[in-house]
Amino acid sequence: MRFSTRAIHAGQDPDPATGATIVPIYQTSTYTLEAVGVTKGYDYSRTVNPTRVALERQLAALEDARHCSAFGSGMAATAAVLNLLGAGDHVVVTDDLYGGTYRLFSRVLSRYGLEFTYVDMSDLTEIRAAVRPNTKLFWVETPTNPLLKLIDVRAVAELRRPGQIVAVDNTFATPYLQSPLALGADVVVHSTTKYIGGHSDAIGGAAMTNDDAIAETIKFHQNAVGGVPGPMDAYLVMRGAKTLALRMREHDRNAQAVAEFLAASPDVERVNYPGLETHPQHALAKRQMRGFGGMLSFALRGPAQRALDFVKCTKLFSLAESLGGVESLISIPSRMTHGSIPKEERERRGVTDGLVRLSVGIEDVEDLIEDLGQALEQTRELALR
Ligand code: P1T
Repeated sequence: MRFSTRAIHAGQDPDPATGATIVPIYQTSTYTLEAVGVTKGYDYSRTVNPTRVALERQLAALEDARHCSAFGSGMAATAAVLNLLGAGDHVVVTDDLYGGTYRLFSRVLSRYGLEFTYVDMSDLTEIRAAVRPNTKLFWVETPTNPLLKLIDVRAVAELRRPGQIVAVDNTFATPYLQSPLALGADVVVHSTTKYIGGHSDAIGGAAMTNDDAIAETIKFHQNAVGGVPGPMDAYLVMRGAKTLALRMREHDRNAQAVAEFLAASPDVERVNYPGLETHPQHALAKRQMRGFGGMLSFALRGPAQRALDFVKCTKLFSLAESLGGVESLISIPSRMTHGSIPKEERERRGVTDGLVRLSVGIEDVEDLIEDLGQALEQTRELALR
């Protein structure tokens, strides 16, 4: 089955109890047993719930994976993957990544004896130089948040030695545009809060793999720690995921047009979007992705204050954290999503106070461009001062 068909049919069998065509929201914490040890396959909803199982089958199919565990957030899914490691293990991590992932690694997991080295993973020599005898995991986010750098997943998988794991956070690209497992990764992680859910109405996460042993450990962690989504959120993500292909085609088209508009503007210093020929890794993006996605970031000409004013001037782009919904969002990563990275560290990586990030929605792109145009105009005076 092809992608759109899988998105609509995988895991979506009619309900065995009633024949309901759409998977019901099994809003129950527990299940009545026929006798001690005799169940219909369900005993307690932290362990297993039919709505969540349907979602997991659907999401596994989207990544062409044999296994999927769904979580209550992208961070819970990330934590579950890191649970594959133990004290004394070392992780090579992309230095441009979601601030919350950095916070989990640097302020939570490092207290448990895990070691992290942050490098620019768009440069393979930096990755090779960071590897230690105790390196167990390569943590890849591509395109990265918020600078939209690309990491060559196939190349990272090729330098992995036996016993090492390559995990890819595929949240920005989505399985519609990028298939990390096919490129050689061992595990894929998603914040399903974003494009997969697609409507900014649910928080969720997922981890997919074809490796039986990895899948078993993640499943164990899902039940033992309990970071599971409730049935209502599982349902919302599942409903959203059915239209992922349609939405991604529009996100991709709109973001390309917005990126070209910004790149042509004298008000804009630099645009980070893999779909632009000027992107330093445009060739890799074309090879590794089937489109360039709906996320971009850019630096305005003028002082950083111009960016702070700019995000107040847009009318269609809401000033908000998060991404991947049908509606357009705008943010200042350094002050919002990446605020937990120390300022010096952030600026060294290029996440300056003047950087603006867009999650380009699927509204009419002419309206989006007009909105950005009027915000550029309103803030132009400040740039000239
Ligand atoms: O918010 P949550 O569902 O827990 O997902 C965390 C997460 C994981 N990975 C990536 C690449 C992400 O971008 C995120 C969350 N990001 C935002 C909230 C944001 O605005 O960038």
